[in-house]
Amino acid sequence: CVTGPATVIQAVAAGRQAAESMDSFLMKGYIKEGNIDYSCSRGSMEDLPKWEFREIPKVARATMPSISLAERKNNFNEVELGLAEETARKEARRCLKCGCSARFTCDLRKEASMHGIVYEEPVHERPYIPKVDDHPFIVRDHNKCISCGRCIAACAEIEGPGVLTFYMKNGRQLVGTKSGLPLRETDCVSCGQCVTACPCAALDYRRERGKVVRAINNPKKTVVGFVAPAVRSLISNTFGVSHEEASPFMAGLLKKLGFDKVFDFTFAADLTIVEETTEFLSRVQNKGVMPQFTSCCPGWINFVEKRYPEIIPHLSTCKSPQMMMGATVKNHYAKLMGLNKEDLFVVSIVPCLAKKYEAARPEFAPDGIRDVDAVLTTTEMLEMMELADIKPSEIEPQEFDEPYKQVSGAGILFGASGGVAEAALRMAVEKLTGNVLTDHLDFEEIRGFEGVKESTVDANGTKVRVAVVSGLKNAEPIIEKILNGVDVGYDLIEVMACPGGCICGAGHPVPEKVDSLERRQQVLVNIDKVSKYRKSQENPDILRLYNEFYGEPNSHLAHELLHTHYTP
Ligand code: HC0
Ligand code: SF4
Repeated sequence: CVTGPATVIQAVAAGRQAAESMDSFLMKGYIKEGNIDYSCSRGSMEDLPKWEFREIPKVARATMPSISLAERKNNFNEVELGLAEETARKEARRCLKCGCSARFTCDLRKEASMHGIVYEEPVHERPYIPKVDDHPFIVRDHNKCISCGRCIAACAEIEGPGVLTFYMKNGRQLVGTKSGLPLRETDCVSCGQCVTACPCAALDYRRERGKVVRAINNPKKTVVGFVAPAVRSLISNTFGVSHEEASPFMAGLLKKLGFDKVFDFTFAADLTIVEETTEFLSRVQNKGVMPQFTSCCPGWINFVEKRYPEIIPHLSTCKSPQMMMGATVKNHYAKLMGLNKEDLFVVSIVPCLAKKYEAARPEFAPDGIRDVDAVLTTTEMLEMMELADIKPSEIEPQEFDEPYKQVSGAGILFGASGGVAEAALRMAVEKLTGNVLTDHLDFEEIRGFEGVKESTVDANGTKVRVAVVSGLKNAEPIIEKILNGVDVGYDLIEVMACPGGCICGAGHPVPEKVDSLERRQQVLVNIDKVSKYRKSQENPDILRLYNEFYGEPNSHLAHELLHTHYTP
């Protein structure tokens, strides 16, 4: 009944029906051709209540929400709709009432325009409902909600925790938690897929841009940024820069925004592989707890801690690359540059909302000083670019800064599902066989958008059985088997909360045709192919960091700064 990412009008109808018979038209979310899609779980189009679809005279269309001619980037053509420029400008001001960031890509506006729906101020003003602020950064504004149910579907169908539901209050259908508890006290994993799913910014997240700008303007602070692997895929598709130019473009943008130093997060992905694969090989040799789960996705970690704490011994003790980078910058870099930790302001730039939660965890603020002071999403970085009025043509490509400049293609692959396991295999096979891996570096069977992918690699007689899971819902059957003592037949299991991995993170703008998840993944694969180093363990800056600072993988200092513990 409702297909395609943008059928909000039918979604509204579905929501209204749901209000009457609570669950008969709940939305369903799924991955289709590498993108997220939504549909009704039951019923057909004919069953849906008719909703204000009517032919309207051209002149009346001038009153509908629209964007100005100057802002006409795509999808809309006010000239075709017969709007005068002045009217279009006026309407633009009115339209952006919701304050969301999907200014040029608003699903709701697109659908309303396509169906010629007239915007009218409500005859009876509905009482204002205060914003619900019951999560560290996700905010719900019921006044904007159109009851489409996409957020509920995203949480239950796309991710798995299923903590959201509709409920009725004072004759209005609202979205709340199933348990009635504040969102922070539920099994919410903070992945933010509900925010991505919302077409009208009724669900949004608190920005950290202000904090970062204040630090940039504070002469006492050295502001250091590091950019996650997946961000460059979005940058490449959005600005039409080649995969090779994407990293220098990002570094140039951040320098123009005022960052003092810009590092590549991919460096920390390489560091993670060296630590995590060393831990894995030690478990294999010493018959430790198997299978080993990866631990780099904070959404996944939240899921384990909240819903399946019994599985904690299977988790790698490695911190995520974000927190490894934070700890390395605040300790190694501060020492190298003779800086006080307090004077370093460390910002990660990521496609992820759960990383905001992770960076704020008390165990990552030794002596009250956070390892990562602020987390900006890709969207926030683009908003800062717009606010600073920086045009893409004004950005001078720059190299990332020393001493974490060199990165491997394996680390770049982290940004899409399967990348962590592929990078780990490139190291594990080499260590198990004792031979340098020169070809067969691509493990294509574990790339892509399937919820569960697997591969078995024979390394000189030792079989390494790998599973790659994305979307937490897909991890549950495997976890249940392990908890029931069933041999799942895997040694290493990568889990990323978001479907397809971080390229689908809620901190990225919503994927569209020009920037599909498949295209995002391809950018990363292309960068890996042309990388000078394709294995994390051969990154010369990583080797130097061990020589100068950490000693060896899994050393005492490495355990202190690069590993963690989990809280059931
Ligand atoms: Fe990811 Fe990561 S790959 S989770 O998606 O492991 O956000 O890009 O930064 O930490 O490196 C996100 C992306 C990261 C981390 C890395 C991992
Ligand atoms: Fe964040 Fe990536 Fe995990 Fe999504 S898959 S919650 S973007 S780390």
